[in-house]
Amino acid sequence: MLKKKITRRSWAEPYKIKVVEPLKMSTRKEREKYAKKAGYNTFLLKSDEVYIDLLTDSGTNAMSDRQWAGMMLGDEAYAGSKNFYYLWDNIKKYYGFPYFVPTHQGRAAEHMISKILIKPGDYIPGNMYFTTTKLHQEMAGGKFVDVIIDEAHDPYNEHPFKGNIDLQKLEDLIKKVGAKKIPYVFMAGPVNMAGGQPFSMKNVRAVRKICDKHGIQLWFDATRATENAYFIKEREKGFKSKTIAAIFKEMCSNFDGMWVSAKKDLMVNIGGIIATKNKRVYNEARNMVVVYEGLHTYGGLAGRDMEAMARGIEEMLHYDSIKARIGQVRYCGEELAKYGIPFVKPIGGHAVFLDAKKFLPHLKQDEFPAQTLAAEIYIDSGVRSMERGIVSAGRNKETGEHNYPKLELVRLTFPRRVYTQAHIDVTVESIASVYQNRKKIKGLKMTYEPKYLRFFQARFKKL
Ligand code: PLI
Repeated sequence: MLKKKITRRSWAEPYKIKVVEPLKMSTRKEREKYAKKAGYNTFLLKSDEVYIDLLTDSGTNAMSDRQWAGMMLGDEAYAGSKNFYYLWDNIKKYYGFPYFVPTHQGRAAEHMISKILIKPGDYIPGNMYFTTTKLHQEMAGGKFVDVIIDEAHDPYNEHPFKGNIDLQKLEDLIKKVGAKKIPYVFMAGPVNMAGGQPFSMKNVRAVRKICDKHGIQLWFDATRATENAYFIKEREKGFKSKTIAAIFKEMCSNFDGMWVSAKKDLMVNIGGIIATKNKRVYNEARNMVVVYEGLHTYGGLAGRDMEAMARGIEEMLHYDSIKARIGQVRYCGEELAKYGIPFVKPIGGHAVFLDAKKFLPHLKQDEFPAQTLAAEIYIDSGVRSMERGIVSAGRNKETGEHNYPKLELVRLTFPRRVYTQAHIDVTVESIASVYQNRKKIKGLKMTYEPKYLRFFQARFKKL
């Protein structure tokens, strides 16, 4: 007889640790000093002032032994590196796009695609904004229009595909401004700023149809597309028995092209991708990349980086790998829920997004509740998170006023293959402790505001 009844069978990450990077601990007093020095902006902390770093999953992943071994095979020829051709082959094989231009990271790809496709006065509909994507669209003279379903702006709506485009909103925009003023529609999957929420295959097929009807291109921000494929397998009728790789390729087949920040799905530290079926766009990007990034066979990357990317593509589509990644994020959310801590539902693919409006209801939005909460969590335990609210949303280009997003969130983002369940427990307990003392927390005042992407470098002081 067992002393205790078996009530669960646990899952574990499909890897073991071979190399470790020691973490530095600090005291609360030291962190108060570090936070003040950093202007209460977690982006301005030094990384050795941080204990558990949940700022981002971008470029912070642990590469596998196979990826590290591949780094030694870097072919650093200026032109025609063999690593480039291996990467290109994998982009054709797994994403399904015939043409490829490498870039050093995602925003470089966004910059070039925006420059190539957008004319001043154009409108670009998409499923919610992303900071760098929107900025590049605006800098090219375009205006981003949010056509995501309304459910995405409600943190507690449990819609399984909150990343879906509202087809009526899209049709209405086309009718209002005319198809000629819309160079492309874009979909990110999952949607970062909505809480890591996916779109469904049914939705992307429907968007494709509308685009075809009006002769508009459809582009994909495929930065975390493996997670989108996982959610489709889990939640959408007809996909349960399909492999992640098959769903992934089918998803991509709906698009004219994509840009990717390889620093996420591909489990590397640097890299970006433009890939497309459109030969004209390819030729322009292939030419433009030599101006901004480097020759079209390296695009700002070392050969070894491209080798790690190529190998990362092969690893990212394993079911067990993506299941464990999403499983960690889910574990964090489920543990937070036990303390009654408010966060965006359903739990997203790459992060748990705390609802700072509900966490700190006594703060007005222009006292920066999410910025405040991220700073308080850091001071409590050294866990670094990121503001995703009014600071990230920036100002209205025409009026100069703050944009006031409905979602005022703090993102706890999980780098791939980096932290253990114990790190998550420490994080959850710290947030619970901040929650317990939340009524005493005061807001912030912005003291320095940079012109572009202000959340990265803005400074604050305590009210
Ligand atoms: O950080 P980049 O330049 O490699 O990629 C820009 C970028 C594009 N699209 C999406 C959906 C992103 O999430 C993204 C970058 N995200 C960051 C840095 C993040 O922390 O979420």
